[in-house]
Amino acid sequence: MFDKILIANRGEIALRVLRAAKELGIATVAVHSTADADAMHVRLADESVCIGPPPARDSYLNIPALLSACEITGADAIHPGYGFLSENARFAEILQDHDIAFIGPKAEHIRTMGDKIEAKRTARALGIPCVPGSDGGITDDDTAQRVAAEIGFPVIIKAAAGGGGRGMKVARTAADLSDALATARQEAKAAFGDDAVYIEKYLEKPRHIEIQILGDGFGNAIHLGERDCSLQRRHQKVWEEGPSPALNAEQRATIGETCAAAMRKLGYRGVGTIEFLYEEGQFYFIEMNTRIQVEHPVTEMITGIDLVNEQIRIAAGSPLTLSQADVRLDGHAIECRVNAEHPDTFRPSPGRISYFHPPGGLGVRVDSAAYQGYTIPPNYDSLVGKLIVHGRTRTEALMRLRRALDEFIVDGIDTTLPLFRTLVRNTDVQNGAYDIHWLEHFLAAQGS
Ligand code: MV4
Repeated sequence: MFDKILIANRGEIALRVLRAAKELGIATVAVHSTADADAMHVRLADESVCIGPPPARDSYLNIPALLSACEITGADAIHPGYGFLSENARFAEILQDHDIAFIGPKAEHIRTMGDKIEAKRTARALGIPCVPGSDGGITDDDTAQRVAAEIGFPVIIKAAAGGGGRGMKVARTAADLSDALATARQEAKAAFGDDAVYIEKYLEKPRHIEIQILGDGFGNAIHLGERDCSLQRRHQKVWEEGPSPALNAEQRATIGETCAAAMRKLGYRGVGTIEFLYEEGQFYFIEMNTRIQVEHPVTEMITGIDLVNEQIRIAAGSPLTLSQADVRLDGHAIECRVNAEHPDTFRPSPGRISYFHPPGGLGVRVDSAAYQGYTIPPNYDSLVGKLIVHGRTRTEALMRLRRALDEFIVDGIDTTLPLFRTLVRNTDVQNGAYDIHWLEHFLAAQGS
């Protein structure tokens, strides 16, 4: 097992990793930018190292500074959290060259899944159902037209280096396709320095459902059910829940086992999320995330499995101790991402939290690095904290969420808490009757 883990992240996920490390008896090193000297992860870690100025590229993304921090403190492993360097295959390789463990997947799997064309090719070869579309990259109009004619309009053009919704163009007719292709390639080149794009059938009203998997790199892998993350705004998840209101037990077991079998074949190591669009009873692979995700507590609440503890033990070379039969999905969990943003305009609202009172009680979890008197710096994401509730049924979880939201007080800054108080009382949300476009339509109808 590791002696000391350096946490290459900040905010609530840095605390989340600290907690898992402490419970394993492992010492912790926090790193921070000058903007984060007063941050909670710095206070709670055994040691801390300042690694640079506020811009992330000079601090949390600064690989030489992180290596120096390991050298100074004697850390033998790095947990990257999410974002920042978490899906940087080169970083994983550099750590390996320095005999520092990367708490994450094999570099080759990070690289494969980072290229969305390669990811899809790999998924298909592993027996995961994919959205119909081009087998590889598309560069010319004739090929684009041939593929589109085969799969039928509308189609969507996506950047190979994209993901998370960046660099997508929909073409509704053959007449739109040439422009869409040219624009998509230009935008991909400008945004990612890579103009590789691919084509898929455009699904009009899917849900976003993702399967949590766990593998040990020795050919053992299990699934931990799904999360429904359809409630998004501008490709930012707002509300995540599990199980999905749209699936029955048989559908869940089938797609879960397909994913677990694929990860066994791949020899995947660590936690991973296989993202699907789900429409009319069918699953269509879109991407795979090779990191711990923001919404992982939803899965922890319904399985009782500590995913970060599993990540650490697996990175240390331990084989999986859980079998599929050990994974019991119990009850229902909902997560709300509470952001420091105006609840109507979503304008970021950094600043000092003058009063902070998180909710509590049975089945309520708050993952947050905020505290009363803390000043949210303007340099990073606007997550103040995640409120996660668990209930024996979805109805119980919804009532508990309503109660917990009413207890939650964050003064001094704008937060999205009022939006959640509205959503939890909405009939469509209560019925689970939403797709990936529901929230944007709802917000437009509200006039924001
Ligand atoms: C799609 C799609 C419809 N059809 N692919 C957006 C994020 C990226 N991960 C994939 N995305 C989409 N891919 C096909 N073939 C619609 C979206 C999409 C979306 C997906 C998940 C959650 C919210 C979304 C909002 C708009 C578009």
